[in-house]
Amino acid sequence: MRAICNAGPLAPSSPAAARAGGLAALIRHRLMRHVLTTFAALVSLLTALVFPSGAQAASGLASLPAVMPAMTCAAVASLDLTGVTDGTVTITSAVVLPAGTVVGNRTLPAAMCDVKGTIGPGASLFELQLPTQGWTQRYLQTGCGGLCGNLSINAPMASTCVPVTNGQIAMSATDMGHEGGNDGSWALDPKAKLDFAYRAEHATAQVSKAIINKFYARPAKYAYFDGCSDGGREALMEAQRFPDDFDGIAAGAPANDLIVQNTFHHGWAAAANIDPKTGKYILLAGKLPLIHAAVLKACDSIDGVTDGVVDRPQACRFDPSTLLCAQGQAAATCLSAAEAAVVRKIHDGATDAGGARLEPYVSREWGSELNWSLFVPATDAGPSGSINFVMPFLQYLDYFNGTNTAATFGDLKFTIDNFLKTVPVSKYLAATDPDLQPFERRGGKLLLWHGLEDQHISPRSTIEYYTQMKNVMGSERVDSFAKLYLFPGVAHCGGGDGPNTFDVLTPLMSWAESGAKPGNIVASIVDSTGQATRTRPVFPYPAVARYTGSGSTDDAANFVLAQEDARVDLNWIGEWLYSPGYEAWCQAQGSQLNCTGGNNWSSYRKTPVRWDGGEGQSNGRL
Ligand SMILES: [Ca+2]
Repeated sequence: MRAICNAGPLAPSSPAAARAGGLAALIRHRLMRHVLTTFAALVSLLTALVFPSGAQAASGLASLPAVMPAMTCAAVASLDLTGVTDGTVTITSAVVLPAGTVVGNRTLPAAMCDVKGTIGPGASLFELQLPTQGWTQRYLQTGCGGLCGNLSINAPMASTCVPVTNGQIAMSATDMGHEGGNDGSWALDPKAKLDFAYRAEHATAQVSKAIINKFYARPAKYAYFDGCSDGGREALMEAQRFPDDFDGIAAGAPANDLIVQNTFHHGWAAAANIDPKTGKYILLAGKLPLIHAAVLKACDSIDGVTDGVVDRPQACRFDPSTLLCAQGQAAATCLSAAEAAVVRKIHDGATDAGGARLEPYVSREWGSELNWSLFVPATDAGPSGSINFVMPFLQYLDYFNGTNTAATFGDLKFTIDNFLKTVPVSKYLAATDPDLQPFERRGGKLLLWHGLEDQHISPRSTIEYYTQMKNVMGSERVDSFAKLYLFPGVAHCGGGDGPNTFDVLTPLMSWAESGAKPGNIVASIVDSTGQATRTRPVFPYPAVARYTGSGSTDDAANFVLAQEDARVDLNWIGEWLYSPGYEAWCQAQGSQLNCTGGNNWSSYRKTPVRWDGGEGQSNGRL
């Protein structure tokens, strides 16, 4: 059994001959067919050919006729795209790629007109793949993770979604304004910074839609966005700043509080593990299986099923001190006091010296320990992977205008003052505005999701965003257009011990196209032969799946919805970052990014802000 795309064919949209019974019906049918054939030919002259055989759609999706191109692929290179966005668009290539062509990590399921180009005034690259036949009038833009810098069309958690798997959807992506540059040095160019912040995805949507409109001589009926990690931030940026761009948006593990995420959250995972006296790492990766086993022993069964996955990390009260070494105990089988303290710190998250939280509690959920090897090194000499995420921010991205290229990891201090110095950058880099009323009013649908074993980004930050959406917009209204799913045993954007194969895009499309509210999403563990060895329903937050007590615990059918206590502690120093109307709008001028607008978080802020709001105040060292 594979997970969930509801991928059954629907009846073709043409008059089905099979339904006609008897001679009279057959004659009527032939007459109708003649009339329709003539009509279709006329329509094709004006717009595009209609192919009834391509009109099948996945269950819950609108049954849309397939549309043929109205021009050749090569002619796309000559399109006049003046005015479709605020920069110059240049098409650099437009070629037909046959089905089976491998592009990045995607094998094209159907022939595509592959369009590549640039969008000025910066150096944004985009790629748009247009089905050369069978296009069912949908457009999907896919996000890009990390600091982006690469062009890759890749839809997260959509592997069983029919319009994607059969190649009947137009898809595009952008490199977010620069190529490569994981060190962050690209941010020296304010045009690149702006493209990465929020502009490139919007411009790509504008340009892609314009090309679709010309190529098929009609607009896409539905437009979607699907992204994870920074792609999740890009997804929320679109919902917040450009609510008209997409009908449905899937945001996975969003890095939407980007500055806090990459500065204090990732920085903490490394800094909390470095002995200040020796400079060496304290907790090493060899101890992670020991810690994970103890967490499972304490908390696996809280969810009712002892299966190696902690489904309810919020209810887990694991105490690392239970692993402290007894007198004479072999060190490999227990933790020193210093190691146990590091485990607690990595779980709880960043604080200042007085205990004030610099990120939401919890930073990494219980159950995720095996994934901590991302930043818990194998030897006491390191390195910690977390530092790689922090340095581009310490040197380039934490400053409104300006840099500190001499910064070292040791310069990162976990103080409230330093936290506040980074805040102005969030005016354009964060996507934490919980007020999505414009998106909701235009009929937009949002599907948020996060893996509970995420080692990069805390699920609590997504819970916080969703909670603030409800605080600002009202619970009932949010429920009418936005859902959050937390996947037990799933690491960052996939992987992990639990059922980690699922499809978020099909329920999103069904919601947008037929109004079918998403219920549970069935996630699977799929073995190397492609067989599902375990299936589980995941219900919209805060509901959870509960085992009925009979039947296999590996079968989703034996689980029902249960209400969970949704209270989580979201009290931290930057809670007010999740408030409406803070967004500034920026322009690149010379070497500077000049921004206007935004309310400096005044509508929600509880903590006095100790910077004067001037945009140059965050220059210099943290
Ligand atoms: Ca369990």
